[in-house]
Amino acid sequence: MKNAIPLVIATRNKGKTSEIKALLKDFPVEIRNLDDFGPIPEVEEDGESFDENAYKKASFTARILGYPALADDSGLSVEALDGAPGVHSARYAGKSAADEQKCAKILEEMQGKFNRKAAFECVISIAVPTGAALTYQARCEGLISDKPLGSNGFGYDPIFYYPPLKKSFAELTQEEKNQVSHRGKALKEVRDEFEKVLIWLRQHLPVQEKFVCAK
Ligand code: ITT
Repeated sequence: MKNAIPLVIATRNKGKTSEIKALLKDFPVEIRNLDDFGPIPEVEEDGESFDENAYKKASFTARILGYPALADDSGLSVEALDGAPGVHSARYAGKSAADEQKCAKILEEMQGKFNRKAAFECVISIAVPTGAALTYQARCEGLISDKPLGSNGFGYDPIFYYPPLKKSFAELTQEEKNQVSHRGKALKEVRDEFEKVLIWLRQHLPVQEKFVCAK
């Protein structure tokens, strides 16, 4: 794409990468992800909010690689569990637990609970190497099912029942999920003002030094 701006998606989560790439496919950006670069240090996601962690991931990646970076910090908040797993969603059942184990843990904790209300939340941070950043956020409300349903998506999708479509997120196609999800809605906001985002990104791109040989 002509005049495309480089943008690194700062995630190692394949499910997220695939959804974000699909949502940004018509933008004049040249998308790269962390796998396009050599090993870089892990960011410690020790913030107390999705905002804090999203900014940490985006600004760290932009600084270390020298390109604008887009990070997503997201998670599931369950009302009857006092908002858990929240910012701990990725490692709720232990650092290397599989998605099935994370879902099983929530289902177990929800046994006998009458209030099944839950929400997925997402904060997107777009940062430039100087550390400046733009933030977008959105949420999507649903219910915790009593058993896993469907096999699409990732993470907690099989236990997140979305009443308006009468299906769990894992029973939706990626396109259907992106229309209504927390991530889809946050990225729609990015899309809606993308002309302004592009101007902002161009203003903050590092100046390319021209080296001239001395005579
Ligand atoms: P990165 O930090 O590398 O982006 P991560 O998986 O560690 O990847 P987060 O810290 O943002 O990402 O944790 C989000 C977790 O919340 C994720 O691992 C899933 O378990 C869950 N989650 C977020 N969005 C989800 C979605 O759309 N569907 C299902 N689960 C989701």
